Order: sequence, then C-alpha cells, then structure tokens
Amino acid sequence: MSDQLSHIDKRTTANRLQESELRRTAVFIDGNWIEPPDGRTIDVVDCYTETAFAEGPTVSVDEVDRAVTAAATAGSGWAHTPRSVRASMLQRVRECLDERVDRIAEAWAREAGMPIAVGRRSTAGLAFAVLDEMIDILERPHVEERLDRTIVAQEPVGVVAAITPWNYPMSQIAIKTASALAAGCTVVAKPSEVAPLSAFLFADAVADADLPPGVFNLIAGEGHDVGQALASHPLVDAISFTGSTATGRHLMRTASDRIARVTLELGGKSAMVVLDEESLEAAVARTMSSCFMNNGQTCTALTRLVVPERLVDEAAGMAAAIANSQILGDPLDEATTMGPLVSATQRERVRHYIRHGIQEGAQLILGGADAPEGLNHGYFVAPTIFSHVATDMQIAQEEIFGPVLCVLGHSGSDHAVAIANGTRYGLAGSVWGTDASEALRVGRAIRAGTVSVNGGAFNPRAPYGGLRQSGLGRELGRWGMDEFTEPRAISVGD
Ligand code: TXE
Repeated sequence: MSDQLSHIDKRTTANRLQESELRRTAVFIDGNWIEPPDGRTIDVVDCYTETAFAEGPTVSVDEVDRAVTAAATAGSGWAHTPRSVRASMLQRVRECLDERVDRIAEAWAREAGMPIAVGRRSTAGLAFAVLDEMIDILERPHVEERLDRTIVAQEPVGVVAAITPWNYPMSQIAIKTASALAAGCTVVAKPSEVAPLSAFLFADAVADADLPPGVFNLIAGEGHDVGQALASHPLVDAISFTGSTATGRHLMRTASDRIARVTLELGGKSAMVVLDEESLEAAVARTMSSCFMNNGQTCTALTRLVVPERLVDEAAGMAAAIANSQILGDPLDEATTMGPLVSATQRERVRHYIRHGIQEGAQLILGGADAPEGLNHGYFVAPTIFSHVATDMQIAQEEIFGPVLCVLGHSGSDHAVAIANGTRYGLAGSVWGTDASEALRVGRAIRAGTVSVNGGAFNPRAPYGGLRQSGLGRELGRWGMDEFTEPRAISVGD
C-alpha cells in the first residue's frame, strides 16, 4: 500500500476546501442534489478555533423516505448489474475520491481534530484499500457454489442504511458503501451531524462517478430524529452502524421490530500484552502510536499496556517519554502530531475519566485534566499516562476515547490474557514476546476481532469487527461484502 500512497505524502494543503464545500445545504437523493424545503442547517465547529466554520443540512422524515424509496427502486437494477460493471463504477468512485484527498483531510482536521499529515494518508489509505479489494473481488471469475443439485445463491440483502460517527468520518462511509455496492446492495448513508463535511466530499465523488440514480444516497441530520427515521424505515433491509455501544444497542432494538439485519462496529478497550523485557521498547512504541492515533479517538486504540509487574514503572516512563514528544497544535499544521478532540463535550468526557482515575488511586505519570500548557483555545486534552492501574478501575474498563494510556502489571502470560479479556469489549488486541510461538499462543487467547502478534500490521483485506460488546458482524474484505448478502438454497429436481 505504501507505494500506492507515495503521491499522497507529497501533497500540501494547496488544494483547499471551497466555500461551496463548507456551506452545504443540499443532500444527495436519487442522483440529484436536493435542498430540503425547510432549509434548516447545523453548524460545524472547528475544534481548534472553537468557532462555527461550516454548516451541514438536516433533513425531515420526507427526505429520509425519498432517499430510502430511491434506494429500494434502484435495488433490482443494481443487483443485476454485471459484476464487471459494478467494478468499473467503483473504480470511477476511487478516481473521483483521489482528487479530493487533500480537502477530505482538511475537513477532517477542522471538524474532528485529526492532524492533516496523518489524516491525508489515513483517509486515502483505508478508503482506497477497501475500494481496491472490492474491485478485485468483483473482477475475479465468480462461480455460484453448488452442493449436489442445490445452488447456493449469494444475493444482495437490499437497502443498506449506513450510519456513521465523527472519528473517521469519510473512511467509515467509504468502507460501508464500497462493500454494500460491491455486494449488489443500494445505500442510504447518514454521517455524524458533528463532522459531516468529509462525508459530503465522498458523496461528491460518488456523484461525479455517475452511478445510476438511487444506488447511493446521502442524507444528513441528528441521530435521534434523522438517524432514527432511517433505521426504522420499513424499506431498509440492513443497518450498518459504527459508533457508541449505547446507540448500537438501541439500533439493534429498532431493527428487531422488523427483523432487519444489523452490523455493529462499536467501542473498544484494547490491550497490548508484553511478555518480556526484551520486547518492551518495541511494544511501547507500537502502543503509543495506536493509543494516540487521531488524538485517542480511535475505536481500536491500544489503551491498556499490560506488562510484567516488575516492568510497570519502566514501561510507564517509556510511554511518558513518547507522549512528551507529541507536538500539540493546529491540526492544519503539517508538523502537528496531536490535535484537539472533536468537541467540548468529548473533552469534558475525557477529563472526567482522568479525574476519576486520580480519585480511584491510579498513579498519574503525565498529563492530567488541566488544559495543556500554552494552548488557550481548542478542545485539547493533555497526553496522559496512568500507571499501577488496577483492572477493576473505571479507567481500565471503559472506553475513554481520548489520549489516555493505562499501564497495568501482570504476573505471567495467563494473568495477562485474563486482564486483556477482562472488559466487556473485544475489538482489538496485541502481544509482543521474544518467544514467537508463545506470543502466537497468547495472541490466539486474546478474545478480540483483530489481534497483532509481534508488530503484525493491520490488514485491510482481512475481516474486521468486534466480539462481545464491541460489535456484531464483520467489515472489510470478502467478509465485509458477505455481510450484505443472504445465501439462499435453490434445489433443482432431476
Ligand atoms: O456516538 P453515537 P457519538 C463513543 C465515544 C463518544 C461516544 C458518543 O466514546 O464519546 O461514543 O459519540 C447516530 N438512531 N464513540 O454521540 O451516538 C449519530 O447521529 C440512529 C466510539 O458521536 O453512537 C451518528 O451519526 N442513529 C465509536 C452515529 O449514530 C443515531 C465512534 C454515531 O453516534 C441515533 C464514535 C439513533 N437513535 C463514538 N443516535 C467507536 N468506537 O468507533 C445517534 N445516531
């Protein structure tokens, strides 16, 4: 993937967001940009300046209905479109997206705080990888499976509602859309009202790619009304949701009324398990880059560092040194490595956890709940390291979603596994050890959907998703595509 992205690394912010991309009043329904009649918009706040810098529309239930009806009407035609044609249309989406990478990264930096240099690569990397994989799958010869005289027909599930959060606001829509469209489904997407701009840029790319009307639709607005109306629409066959566990639970109940399919990508409290002293340095470096990725606003972030008891202080010291080297500042500055959090609400939520961690008796090594020095605006939280954290503390159990690391001690590999598995989540995990077979044994024992052993890289072609309260179903690769299909058995007599 790195060669394919070398042109992205050389880019600058010369290709800036246009005024029309900051003032969004229309949504994309049935192949057209449509202004909702009541013209209501929601301000989008720049998380560094703390001022409204853009706006996104909000629709009524009428537009939700129009979008879902358009998707349902387009369904049969799209499902019967040859796989090679679907592949070439996804290829066009990819090309139209490539032209917008700079502006997507700029939008992401301003609406959610992701440092632009990291965001540019991350935006392009994941979205392109998923599109490429879907194109590749569609271009491969496809033979319907047969069991004796039974045809196993893998058919698209129908209309997919893609409901996404603010932390990776374009990639999450791209993943769901590429997989659903590849499977032959049609899509109605609703991005987070907090960070809608980069999702609109994705819709611009789809619009430019000239897909048949109704195949992809983008609506916008708040979750409790627009999101709820979409999720409960009788013509929506599957809900694909990424966000908080609480909203995921609610959407599962909504889907149960009509037994609609659900895919849920929810929270995490992932652990890095270190087995020995020789592995410490590499493991801490990996943990920190994961924990602080997107300013701590990443669901797979390794937020618990679980090391042999005798190494707790050393590990916390190493982590603090890396945390200290972060460059906090304007996320639009190419040199910034850590930007502000998405909102004042999110900042307060994270600070609350930090205060609670101190009250619970965890040892604060670095950071804390006060504003970082020298930054008098922006929703910043200081990079924070707690050590000697006990497994039952709230900060060791709950998803904080900010730049906060907990260091815990273990008394051996089985104890380490018990700690890693000792939360309600099971999204990601990691292990590092000099004995490769022992590291793999521990990796297999960590109950999480994505596990890295000795620095194994994230593979966007492999299944991604959570166990327990981290989610249901899988995204990415052929598993992500299969999530949007229904296998049917058609048995033929002699
Ligand atoms: O998430 P929500 P929010 C965590 C993170 C954060 C917290 C809340 O800790 O502080 O969740 O964030 C839509 N029917 N994560 O409020 O509510 C909503 O409009 C239909 C972790 O942003 O889950 C948005 O589009 N839709 C997570 C989307 O759901 C509804 C990533 C996500 O919103 C709805 C983000 C409803 N009733 C936050 N209510 C991760 N682990 O990746 C809301 N929505």
